[in-house]
Amino acid sequence: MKIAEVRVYRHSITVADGRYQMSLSEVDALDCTVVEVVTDTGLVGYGETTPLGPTYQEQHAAGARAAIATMAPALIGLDPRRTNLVYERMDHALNGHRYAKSALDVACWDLIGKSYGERVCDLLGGAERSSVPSYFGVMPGTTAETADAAQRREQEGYPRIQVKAGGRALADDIEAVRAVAEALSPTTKLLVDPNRGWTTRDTMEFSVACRDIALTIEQPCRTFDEHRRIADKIHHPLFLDESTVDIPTIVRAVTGGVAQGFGMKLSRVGGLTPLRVVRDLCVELGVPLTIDDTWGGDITAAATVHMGATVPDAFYEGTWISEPYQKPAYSCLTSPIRHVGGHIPLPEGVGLGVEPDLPTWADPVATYR
Ligand code: 0XW
Ligand code: MG
Repeated sequence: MKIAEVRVYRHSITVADGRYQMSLSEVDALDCTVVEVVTDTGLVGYGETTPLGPTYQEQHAAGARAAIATMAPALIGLDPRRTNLVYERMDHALNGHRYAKSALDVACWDLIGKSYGERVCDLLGGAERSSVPSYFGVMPGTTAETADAAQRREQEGYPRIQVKAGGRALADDIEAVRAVAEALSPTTKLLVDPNRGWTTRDTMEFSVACRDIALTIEQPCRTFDEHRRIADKIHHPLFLDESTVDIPTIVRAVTGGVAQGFGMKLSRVGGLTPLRVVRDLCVELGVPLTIDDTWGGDITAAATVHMGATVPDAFYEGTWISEPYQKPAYSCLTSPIRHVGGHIPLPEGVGLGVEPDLPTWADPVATYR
């Protein structure tokens, strides 16, 4: 089987409630790029990359399409099942830009599944479950709104609640988090995620003020180094998210005692091929991780749910997908990937188990052959 053509599609994803807010940025629409990798056998595979705006991470939607334009010609004629070779070719054509490589890599995994008649999760080591636990990120609001929203999601069945923080007075964050902790059952996992919006001092003050609460702080500061400086000065476990851009950083975070776990994203590390290594490293090193992506439609959701299904219970913090926050991204012939009681059932069928309804999509914005 050989790659004969790469087609690139563009979609706009609208945020359902008008805007998605984090400490340093907010978005109301997301620019989504889907790749269709066509082989000489007639089998096609799909991958996607949807940055969360231009400032959440070093990701840029138009940059993804420019990066694919640079890499796609180098993939023509390659067997998509040789994912390491495909990755080498991508790295040889373009340094970095993992979020663009992620889309092409995921499409190759979809093709492997379709060609062998297997689900992607089984090719990645085997599914431990048929439905993955999810978590909900509650956006900043008044104290009462935040506690209420968190409790509602817990009642829906979400086993883990992430409260967004930062971008306002620290006292407001502390008050809201205390109210959420009071509203939730002690068996629900609680995380506070300022998305790089706190200083090291804010983080230390927050941790002192909430010392009596069992919670985890996720990526409070901007850089890896800031977290390194405060890791042993706070009273809560620290997860890194945005800073963990590659495997050496992840290893350094664990072995240097900086992070006790990760909010991990498919497109940040560059697709299922590197994410498989990250998953295995985390298990070997004994640290938990989520398996998420930034945003996206069913293709991204399927890729994260397939990988999530393979993570052993003790290390799995769940999978976040953007479906509850957005209007449907693009139409598919297969059943949409949706939450059921705070969990996400795995799609059925081989490969990713997602079949786009292509006749309803606009024409490709680019084709490489
Ligand atoms: C809540 N998330 C998983 C969704 C957005 O991609 C941001 C992210 C996070 O934890 O930072
Ligand atoms: Mg995060």
